[in-house]
Amino acid sequence: MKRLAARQYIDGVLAGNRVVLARAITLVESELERDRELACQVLDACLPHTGRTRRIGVAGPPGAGKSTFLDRIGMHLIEERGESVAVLSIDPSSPVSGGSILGDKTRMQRLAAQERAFLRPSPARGHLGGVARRTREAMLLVEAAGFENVWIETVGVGQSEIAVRSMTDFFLLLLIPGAGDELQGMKRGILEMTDLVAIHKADGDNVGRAELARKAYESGLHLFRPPAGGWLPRTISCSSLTGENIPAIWEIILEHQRQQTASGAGAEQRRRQSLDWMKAEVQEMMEAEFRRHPRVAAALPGLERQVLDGACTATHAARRLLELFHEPQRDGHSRKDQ
Ligand SMILES: Nc1nc2c(ncn2[C@@H]2O[C@H](COP(=O)(O)OP(=O)(O)OP(=O)(O)O)[C@@H](O)[C@H]2O)c(=O)[nH]1
Ligand SMILES: [Mg+2]
Repeated sequence: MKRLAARQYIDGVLAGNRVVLARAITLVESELERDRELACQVLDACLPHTGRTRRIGVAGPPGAGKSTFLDRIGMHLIEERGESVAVLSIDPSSPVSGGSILGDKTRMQRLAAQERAFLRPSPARGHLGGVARRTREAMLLVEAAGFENVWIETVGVGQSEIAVRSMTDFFLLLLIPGAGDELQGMKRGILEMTDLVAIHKADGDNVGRAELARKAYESGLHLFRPPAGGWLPRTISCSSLTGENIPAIWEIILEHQRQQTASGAGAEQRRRQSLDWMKAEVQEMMEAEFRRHPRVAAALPGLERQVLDGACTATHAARRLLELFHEPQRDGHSRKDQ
């Protein structure tokens, strides 16, 4: 796609122009080196206009109803509270043409049609680290465009919840009532970082089972999740079909925000998140630089094979690669040319 000038991206985003915002997100998602420089320019100019947006993460297993829930609560925010809403998603497992994007289009139909909503599916290429970086940057752009709330949705595959937690103020876990011991199958690490467990689809025949599941989480949650910044994690049951407890969930999020603002824990969390992001960026960039190095790239497949065959230890192979990386280059090319 044809690029705009930096100034056009910046002015468009700051004016809240959604077409330019979408193009700016495409720019930060690009892997091309020259796009990267332009993207950094745009992000730097946008940064002073970020930080005032509520950042909310939503995770849950496939089919828990996350998209349907976001449509419902997003419409509540727009229609009843006069707010604006952006929804970004992280789904490192889905290819570009994957079902979840098509699914999202139909599940968030009402929200998608709103003037004060902005929906963006996951950047599908690459590993989680890259996807997370692009989502963070997309989040900053959405904030600079003036959205009051940004929701980051992720499908429950493990690592991606940690990425979402690391960029949001509030973390909501959507679950559906299942058979047997509710806490059994749940990863402890995810519960530890959850601010609210919502048992979803509490409608029709499910109401009773949802309440049982909620009670199980209520009594178990304090074992997993020590209060962070004075916040005691909550549980609730809800339905996006009937709208039951959707406004109540929003009230809990607002209460959390008030409490975290008053105690200073909210600002502290954001500061820590920025620092963690920088560290992740350094790692990411170092690794990319390392893999781009011509002699490292040339030796890597052979060494990987040797490690697989047991002909060489992993430590030895890693040291060898580092030696190659540090050896002065004699081929006259700079690393960037490769
Ligand atoms: N009964 C009931 N069904 C619901 C509710 N919310 C969503 N569903 C249904 O659950 C199914 C999955 O909904 P989605 O919103 O696509 O779920 P998701 O968690 O976003 O799914 P992935 O993005 O694929 O992980 C759909 O068939 C919805 O109609 C609800 O509150 N009650
Ligand atoms: Mg979904």
